[in-house]
Amino acid sequence: MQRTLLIIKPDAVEKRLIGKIISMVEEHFNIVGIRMKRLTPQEAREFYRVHRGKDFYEGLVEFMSSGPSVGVLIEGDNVIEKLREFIGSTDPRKAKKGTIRNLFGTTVRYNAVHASDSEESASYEIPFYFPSIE
Ligand code: 3AN
Repeated sequence: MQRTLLIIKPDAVEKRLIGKIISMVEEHFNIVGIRMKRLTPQEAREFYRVHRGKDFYEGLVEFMSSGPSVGVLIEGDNVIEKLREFIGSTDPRKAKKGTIRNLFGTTVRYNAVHASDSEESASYEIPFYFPSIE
């Protein structure tokens, strides 16, 4: 059994896509937590620390802290890989048809959602939205 974190990013929240995205995810995955919050710039910085120093890092931090986002906690067998497949490639233009990023993302930065890419990332990322889950 695995847990993973989906984030509905500020671009998708602004476009009022929370319901559509959650509904698609819920059809295929077991949702065990939902929380809306605005990351502080400091939290966004820490969340994306692996990208520190890259040319898109500052813009990414600014975007992720620009408005509310929604953390969705998902549980199930092999859900990390399954959810990554379900959301599609980082670049919405390359994402497979029917994936969340293909349907709702616009650019590499404004790609609607994030999903943890490994067990290690999931354990690091989940507490940003669900600090009291052990
Ligand atoms: P993923 O979110 O698919 O795991 P990563 O880890 O390569 O992709 O990138 C993390 C986030 O950084 C992406 N979701 C995207 O918002 C942003 N990002 C990655 N590459 C770029 C880029 N070239 N320009 C702008 N933003 C980027």
